[in-house]
Amino acid sequence: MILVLLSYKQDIIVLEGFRPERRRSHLRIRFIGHTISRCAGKGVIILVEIPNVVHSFPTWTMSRRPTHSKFGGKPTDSGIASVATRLHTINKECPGVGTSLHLLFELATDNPKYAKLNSPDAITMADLLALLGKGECPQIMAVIAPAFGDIPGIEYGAILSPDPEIRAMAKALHEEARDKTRQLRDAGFGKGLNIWWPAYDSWSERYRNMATSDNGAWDMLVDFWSNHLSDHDGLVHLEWKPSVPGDRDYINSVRRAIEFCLDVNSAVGGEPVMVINHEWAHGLIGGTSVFDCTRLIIEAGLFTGFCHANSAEKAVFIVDEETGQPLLGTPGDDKDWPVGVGGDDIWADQQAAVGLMLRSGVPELIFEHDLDPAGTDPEEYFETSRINLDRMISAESK
Ligand SMILES: [Mn+2]
Repeated sequence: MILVLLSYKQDIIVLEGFRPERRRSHLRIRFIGHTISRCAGKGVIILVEIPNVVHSFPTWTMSRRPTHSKFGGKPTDSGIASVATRLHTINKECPGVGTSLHLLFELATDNPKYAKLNSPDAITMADLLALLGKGECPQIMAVIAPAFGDIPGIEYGAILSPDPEIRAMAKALHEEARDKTRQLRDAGFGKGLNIWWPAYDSWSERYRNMATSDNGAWDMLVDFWSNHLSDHDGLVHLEWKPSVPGDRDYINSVRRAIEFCLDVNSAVGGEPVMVINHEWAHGLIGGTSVFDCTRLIIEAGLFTGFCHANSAEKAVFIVDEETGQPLLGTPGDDKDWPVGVGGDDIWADQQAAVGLMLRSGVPELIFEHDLDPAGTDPEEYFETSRINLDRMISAESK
């Protein structure tokens, strides 16, 4: 019998005379049902290593939408205010679960020029490191430069803002987010990830940014990121979205997001520096199933195992993939439901996508539940999402 082991780097190792019973437990390998049935008649068994699974309960989901750091960035006026308390709560109630933080709103900037923008609820890096050192804080998956909440004039864009001061701030905060995330990772307290959500760097009827055309915007954004990431020190995950807060994002479909990453990566020499943070709800409100988004991202080599897991109604929306102009329908409403919520078809689509992720060859899957509790207890909301996802994982791991 020939046993073929697909390792996480997709290298194929052929092992002859291999004793599976002894090795199986050692390598934590499980059989993938359909692969075995397809190959059994040929005396070949393909084994795939099941990746480690980590859940993440991001701190911003513990406040309501009006005080959501991605949208308003105001100090929290409901639910749990202080970020230090949120971190304690996640650590105590959800052991083994990670979290993520936005600069300014959740993690204070150490840049004196922007310190006045720090939320009074935010934790300082020094306090965060102290908490982590005492084991009283979840691992930090990602630190994110904010999409800038309430900063005056930000509706005209950040990277594309006509105001050089805001452009300088966007650059400085993206750099600081990368520095902090690497510092946490190197101290063994996190995964060293970064996320970029373009937000107001999109097309708006009312608020025009510096870009004079769609192509101009695309090229300026590629230039920014290829300059910014030319040090090749850490990955940035692009969280694309079809629209909102702008009327139409320049990167408004999964295929365009792939194209954008490939443009940035080829500008820095080909080795990936920008990959995709596949937010399930963004695929759905953009008219694409979670399964199709996942398949395309994996095939493009831009899936790292990190994603924003949640749910939404699937919209009818088709764009011209060359230009990004809408051809049919409109994007859906971004409600950020728990994973699996929305009906049988939604569940089946997400479970199939989870199956693809499990077999994608990544060593670890990090599911960050980017939810909007909308008045419901955020811990309960997170638990629903996590339980649903765990059910999908176990169904697909058999
Ligand atoms: Mn998200």
